[in-house]
Amino acid sequence: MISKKPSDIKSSEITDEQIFLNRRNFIRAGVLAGTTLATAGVYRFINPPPPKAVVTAEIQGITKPTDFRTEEKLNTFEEITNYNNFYEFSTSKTSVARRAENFITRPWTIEVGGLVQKPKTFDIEEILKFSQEERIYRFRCVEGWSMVIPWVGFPLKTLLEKVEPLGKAKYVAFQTLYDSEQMQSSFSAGIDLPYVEGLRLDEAVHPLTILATGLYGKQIPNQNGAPLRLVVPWKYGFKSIKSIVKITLTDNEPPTTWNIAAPREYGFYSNVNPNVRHPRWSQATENSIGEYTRRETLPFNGYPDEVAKLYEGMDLKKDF
Ligand SMILES: Nc1nc2c(c(=O)[nH]1)N[C@H]1C(S)=C(S)[C@@H](COP(=O)(O)O)O[C@H]1N2
Ligand SMILES: [Mo]
Repeated sequence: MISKKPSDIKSSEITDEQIFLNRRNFIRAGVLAGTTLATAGVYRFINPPPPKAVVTAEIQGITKPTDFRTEEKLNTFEEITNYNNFYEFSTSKTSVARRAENFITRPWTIEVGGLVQKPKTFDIEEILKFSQEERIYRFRCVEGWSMVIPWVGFPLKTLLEKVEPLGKAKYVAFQTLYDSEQMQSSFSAGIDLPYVEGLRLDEAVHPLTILATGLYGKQIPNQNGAPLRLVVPWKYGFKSIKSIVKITLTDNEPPTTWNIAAPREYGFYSNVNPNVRHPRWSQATENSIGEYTRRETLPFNGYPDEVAKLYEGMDLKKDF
């Protein structure tokens, strides 16, 4: 995708979140709607070339457990770091890297509280000292593209245990930093900011659910959600919230950004499911970035043995 010329971009790839955005963003809407205006020059303005490769520090002492790793071919570092959704910086996937280049991620703290015994604000440096492991996960965006990514991180459960959730805690709410000096406005992003997400507590403490601090053995680049982002591999990518500053245990289902933006199109659970259409497109196949043919999308993104039991007795026919 990142090597595609503007003229190669099919309208079928102008996907949901972009279409949604266009309703609000008059300038971009005008450009995209006016095909006569869609000259190479205009597209180069919207999709400038990717920046030079980011260089971040090596993470020391990463363990490589043999479970939790798919054997599929990895996407390259260049693909993973130049094709991003991070609306706070840009709604153009190929522009996020450049716009996030100078994002300030130190000092950084994560406030963990709510229904817990021991609320605590963690400094990122303390979190980076937790033992870090490599997790090679499939990643499927609701828009219909996918990658295979070698994350570095640790189970979210490790962090939650440190604050001792109370018995009445049933959900975990997450919030991204919102800094209007460094990020674009809610209006130009087309979604309410700060970005918020949530999980049920049993999903949050599932061994597959991690907080990622890196990828390809190095600290996570800004565009991928530095310095700490969630990764929930069996759910659509928008659940995997970036650049987290706050985690709150609650007894109620927390509000989530894309559900607020388009409640008929994005739900709370959002488990990857080839059999449940997005209201405007099929989820049966996916554009695996870097391959020429589309792949079949798998139930729970290929993790049914691990997670299907979390949803026993739930009707997933309408889980989008
Ligand atoms: N704060 C924040 N988190 C976010 C997003 C966002 O716009 N803002 N986009 C989500 C979506 S739609 C996807 S597909 C993934 C993309 O992650 P990646 O750029 O690391 O591939 O991040 C998710 N997390
Ligand atoms: Mo996404």
